[in-house]
Amino acid sequence: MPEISEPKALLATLKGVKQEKAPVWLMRQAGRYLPEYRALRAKKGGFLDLVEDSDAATEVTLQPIRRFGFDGAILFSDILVIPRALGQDLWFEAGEGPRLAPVLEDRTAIDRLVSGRGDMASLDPVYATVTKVRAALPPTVTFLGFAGSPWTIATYMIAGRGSREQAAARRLAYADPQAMQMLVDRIVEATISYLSKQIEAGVEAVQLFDSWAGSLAPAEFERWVIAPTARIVTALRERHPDTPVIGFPKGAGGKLAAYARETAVDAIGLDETVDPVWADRELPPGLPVQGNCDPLALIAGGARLDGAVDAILAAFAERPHIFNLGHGIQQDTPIAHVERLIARLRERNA
Ligand code: 1CP
Repeated sequence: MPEISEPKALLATLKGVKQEKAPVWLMRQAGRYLPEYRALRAKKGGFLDLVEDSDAATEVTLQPIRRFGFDGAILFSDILVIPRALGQDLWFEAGEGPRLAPVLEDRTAIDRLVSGRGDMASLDPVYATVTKVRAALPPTVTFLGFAGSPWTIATYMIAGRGSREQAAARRLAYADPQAMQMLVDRIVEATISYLSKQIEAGVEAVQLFDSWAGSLAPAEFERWVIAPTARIVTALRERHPDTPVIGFPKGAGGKLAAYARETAVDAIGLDETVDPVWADRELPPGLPVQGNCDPLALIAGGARLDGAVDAILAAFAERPHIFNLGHGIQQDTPIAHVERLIARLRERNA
């Protein structure tokens, strides 16, 4: 059995084998809370310049591993490289965030995009980074690839930017579900190809970030979150049966159990609003979970952080569990608090 000899605690956990000490990585662990990231970023220019320079992206991926000894490394890239590969322009407005153009305001715009050729070759630097990182990682560290989920990607493609309630995408999905389906189908297809190539280049598990899964009504959630995710999971499992898929439907709340059953993801990421005791009771027995410390508890630090960590470990004492935050680590997180978190996990975990 490959699991028994698996030397990587995180990968073993994703394959359903509970570890004595929960492995840990943090979403957005490579980024602006690290002085070494800020230094490299200042030297290289824009964020996309970093992503496209595979030596720089490799270095950024490795920085948090060197500093903290996390059990997992996550590829340094962004979910929005897929809209760009599909033919939209992508740039980052200083101090504001990502922008995509042209926006997809109606069926005509979607038709034009899905019938275009796109620029899948723009993803090549990402695969080059994967190869370099894999060669440099210590043998105990699991390498995670990722993509955005079709719904979350569609919300950015339709609005051309991040939007609080994803209103433009939700409206379009009601007004013209066929056009929405065309767009989602195109994203599903590109995502399967993108994640397969990440796996072929060396990632050992992949995470689907569905940051805006929480904004959908139940029937819409079935159609735009669960169904496309299930298609990606099925296709990846056919091609790469040994590579686990983590689904992270942020904000899914009471729909988490249906998501877990119907998408057949190998593991599920929980955001910080989910009660871990409830999750342990409601989710399929034995399904590995990942999460779900509040990023703000990490900023606060101290005894409250210790208490939050202990409560999460206790709730998941009986199932495979990967410790993580409920969302990305924030920029103003003190390094010393991350060190305290790791120390607590190594000491308390049993
Ligand atoms: O240095 C900078 O100014 C850039 C900030 C930054 C970083 C560090 C962006 C812009 N993306 C990233 C990297 C990134 N993004 C990773 C790398 C690996 C790691 O985790 O360390 C990952 C996995 C992502 C994923 C991502 N990008 C998501 C899903 C997770 C989440 O946070 O919800 C989303 C929604 C994005 C879009 C995006 N990219 C960047 C920003 C600021 C945003 C959010 C835009 C918005 O909605 O306002």
